[in-house]
Amino acid sequence: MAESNFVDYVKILCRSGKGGAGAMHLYRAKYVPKGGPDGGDGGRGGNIYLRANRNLWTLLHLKYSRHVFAGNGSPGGANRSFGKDGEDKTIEVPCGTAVFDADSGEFLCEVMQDGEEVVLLKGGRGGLGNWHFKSATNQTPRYAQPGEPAVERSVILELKLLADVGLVGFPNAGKSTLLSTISAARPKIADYPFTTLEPNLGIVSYRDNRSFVMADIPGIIEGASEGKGLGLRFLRHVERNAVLLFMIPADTDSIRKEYEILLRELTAFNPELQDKQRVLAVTKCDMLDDELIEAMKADLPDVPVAFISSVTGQGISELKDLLWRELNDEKNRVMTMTHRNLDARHRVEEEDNFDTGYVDEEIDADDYADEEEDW
Ligand SMILES: Nc1nc2c(ncn2[C@@H]2O[C@H](COP(=O)(O)OP(=O)(O)OP(=O)(O)O)[C@@H](O)[C@H]2O)c(=O)[nH]1
Ligand SMILES: [Mg+2]
Repeated sequence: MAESNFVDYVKILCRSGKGGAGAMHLYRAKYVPKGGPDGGDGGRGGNIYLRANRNLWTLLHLKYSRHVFAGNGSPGGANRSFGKDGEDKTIEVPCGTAVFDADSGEFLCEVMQDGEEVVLLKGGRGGLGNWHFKSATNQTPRYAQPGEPAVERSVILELKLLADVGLVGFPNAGKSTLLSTISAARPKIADYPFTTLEPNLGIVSYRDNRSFVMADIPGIIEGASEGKGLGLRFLRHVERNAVLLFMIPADTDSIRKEYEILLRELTAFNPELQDKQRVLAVTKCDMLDDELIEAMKADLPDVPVAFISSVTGQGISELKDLLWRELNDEKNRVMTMTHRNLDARHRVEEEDNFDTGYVDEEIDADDYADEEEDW
């Protein structure tokens, strides 16, 4: 997937700024003998922020700027002057991006709403100047605090698209066709498996100017949780959907069996997906007559079912009603997803092995700067 523009997983190197050193300085002036300590504090090192921006759809831009370094704080000066704070850096990401530590996989933070901002790495505090350390017993402290060191971390940013309804089904089930008939999205449609290689989002308009977002993701096959087909890497995009719409063609031998295979693959990816509300759409119903559909009803899984055809439009408005009802059901609205650490199986090796290619230049040199301050 290296050439794809849809980037939902990227590894970058971040470093906050180090704090400026506090100054060691003694006041000197004509006729003022022993003017006393007056070294000021060092400035704070720059922070690294993560900010959600609804105008972004993927993490592609980060592939081309994998180093995010905040500025260092300046050292304090004579006359109790403060050092300047280091420059902050903000990483703009699409809504729904989570950040994990690249080495341990630990969850660090995430942003959901447009404009939401969190601190990803805090800059080091500036050191205190020697002026702070004067006391009755030590009126001429000849030392000052160094600034706190910078924090450097390789992090993985993972985007989970925010949609209301996620389409789940085997390849060729008609997922993209449905999305293209009920929204303005124009995903590629063809009668071979894995036509869709990256997720598509579409806005489905409903009655009275209401709408919801639907996500079409690449097809899943049996064994996907072990990496078959396109694997399960796109399933992360249904983790945040309120409702999952399972899609199974009407000409399938056993709809119940296919449904169970899909469900099994989903729970192998993330057991919490089992708790999501599910709806089943039996697709391509134009290929069957009413009699066959009646016969099929005898053996269906125990979830709300719609019989649809994206070609003739049969059952589509019933399906929309059904989805709307489920979406607005109070019990499906709570976002139950807990913050899990990055699962080793959900990692994308290609990115993980990416060498951020940076030769570390003395990260904590001059932490003890200003040692040679003139006395
Ligand atoms: N007769 C009929 N054919 C359909 C219907 N919906 C989709 N198809 C056909 O089924 C084939 C697969 O449709 P897609 O929408 O590409 O299937 P998909 O689930 O997105 O497949 P992948 O992207 O490969 O996972 C296409 O040839 C469609 O024309 C339908 O309602 N009736
Ligand atoms: Mg498709």
